[in-house]
Amino acid sequence: MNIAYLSLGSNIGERERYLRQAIDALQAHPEIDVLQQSSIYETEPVGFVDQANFLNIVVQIDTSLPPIDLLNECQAIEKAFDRVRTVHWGPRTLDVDILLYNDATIQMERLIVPHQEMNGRTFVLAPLVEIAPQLAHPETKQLFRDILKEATGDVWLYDEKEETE
Ligand code: A4P
Ligand code: MG
Repeated sequence: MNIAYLSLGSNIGERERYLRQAIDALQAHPEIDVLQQSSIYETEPVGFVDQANFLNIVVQIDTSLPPIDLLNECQAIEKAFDRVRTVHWGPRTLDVDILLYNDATIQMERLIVPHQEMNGRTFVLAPLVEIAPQLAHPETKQLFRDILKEATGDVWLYDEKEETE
């Protein structure tokens, strides 16, 4: 039993469908159980800003996979969506990041947990706090709902009827 939180984002094409199919792919894995998923948020791009809005979601999973195997699975799902990896922080069909894995602190070349950028990002923290309002940062012990107050980037709840593709 390991509780992990994943952040999913998409800003090219049928964004909502990519997110839903990615969650289905996670759930289909024999060693991953999706316990909770946040609402879908429409979010303004952070970093490389000259691109389309993202849809973002956070899911809580239970998994028997060790962290690096979970990362491999996240990357396999990204690949299956034929993600176009052109610009760093740029457009992508699907991005799946590991935010938290139990209370672990991981500093590997391929995997840093807690996710390095998560504290400043409303598009990560708003959906995270929605499904885990009492959760605290494993190192600083600060509640994510308090960290969220200092984060930047506009986000709003996505109305599922908007997607027309
Ligand atoms: N990596 C290290 N730690 C992790 C982790 N905790 N989870 C390594 C996942 N991967 C991790 O990531 C580059 C490398 O990070 C991977 O090879 C992995 O071994 P990537 O996904 O291949 O490349 P990237 O996504 O272009 O870069 P990066 O730095 O991961 O960007 P982010 O942090 O994922 O940010 N704005 C909005 N509104 N919504 C978004 O979803 N996403 C980004 C991407 C930027 N702006 C955004 C959004
Ligand atoms: Mg990434």
